[in-house]
Amino acid sequence: MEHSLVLVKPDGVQRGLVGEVISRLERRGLRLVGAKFLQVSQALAEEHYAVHKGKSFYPGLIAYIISAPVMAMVWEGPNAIVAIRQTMGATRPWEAAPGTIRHDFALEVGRNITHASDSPENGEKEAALWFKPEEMVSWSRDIDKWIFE
Ligand code: D4T
Repeated sequence: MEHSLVLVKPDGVQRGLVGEVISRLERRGLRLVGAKFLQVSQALAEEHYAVHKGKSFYPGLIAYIISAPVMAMVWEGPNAIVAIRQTMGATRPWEAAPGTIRHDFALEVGRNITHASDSPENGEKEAALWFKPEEMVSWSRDIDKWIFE
């Protein structure tokens, strides 16, 4: 079962889209295993976005993610990484397919509502960066047999 760190970023929280994002992931069939609402520290922001350090958009990216609270979650499911990124839509909202979150709610890459892990390895890594093991819940749903093959 793959895991993905999903963030509703400050713009999504400010715009009241936390429920919309959760609802879409629930309806997709993904299973929530961790959630917390927090103000991101400079240190966590820098660690999370370490791969982008040195890029032109890096300072703006850090300022954006620490500018207001975020909703951080871990979701799991078969093929969760690809499925969730598909539900989010392309990073650049103007390239996102109709019906995706970024298409439906965003216009600019620096205000693209959500983050989702981009590989199974990064899903595990990011989940461990944002959540302690005891903050994640291993559970099953009665409906799982109708969603997971
Ligand atoms: P995140 O990490 O926010 O889910 O975005 P993606 O995984 O979809 O895309 P990314 O790592 O390439 O970019 C991380 C983050 O940087 C912002 N960004 C990106 C930006 O402001 N300008 C840019 O040109 C790019 C490529 C948006 C997302």
